[in-house]
Amino acid sequence: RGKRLRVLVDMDGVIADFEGGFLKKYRAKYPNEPYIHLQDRRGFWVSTQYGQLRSDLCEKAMSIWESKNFFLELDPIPGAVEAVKEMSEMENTDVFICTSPIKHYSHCPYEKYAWIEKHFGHEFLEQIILTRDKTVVSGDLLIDDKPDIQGVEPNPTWEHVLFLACHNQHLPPDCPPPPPPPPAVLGP
Ligand code: BVP
Repeated sequence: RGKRLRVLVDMDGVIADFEGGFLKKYRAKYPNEPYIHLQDRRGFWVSTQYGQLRSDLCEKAMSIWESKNFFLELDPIPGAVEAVKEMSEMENTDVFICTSPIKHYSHCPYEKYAWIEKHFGHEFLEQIILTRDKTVVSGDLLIDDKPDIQGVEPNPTWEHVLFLACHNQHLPPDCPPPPPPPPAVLGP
């Protein structure tokens, strides 16, 4: 009757290769437009960095992930599907896929379900949490490549584990808080 560990695992950038899938389809659709190598990605939002490169590229970037089959055809991040399956088979551990769909909802929510079914099987559909606000979801750990996860709940129950990605690997590490100062010692 001990407490179980609840792990929330993000989808894009953690188990599904959003950045790689984006770049491949962007270059195929816009072969004469400039693009950003994965090693030069900075900041979570692809659209923001493309918009800084040239303002009209923001919309061109968005057209890629708003297209049918974009989310469905994303490759798994190497080793991620196996790791999540293994974690979900650990004793006293519940694993949920916690992912934010884009607001252009024609394809994305359906394709996220289809992707999980394809790579994890029908039974794993029970583990999907689609939400635009992860702070209201309770869990012990949230494994996510987005550095700043915010929402209406200022004190989420989970601890955020930052998953390494091309866009966040240059950020300064999030250091633990320093120990409290020693108590003042009164002089003679
Ligand atoms: O559905 C994904 C892709 C999308 O935002 C969602 C992020 O979900 P989590 O990984 O936080 O669960 N997305 C959208 C944009 C631009 C929109 Br305008 C982007 O640049 N990057 C991105 O991942």
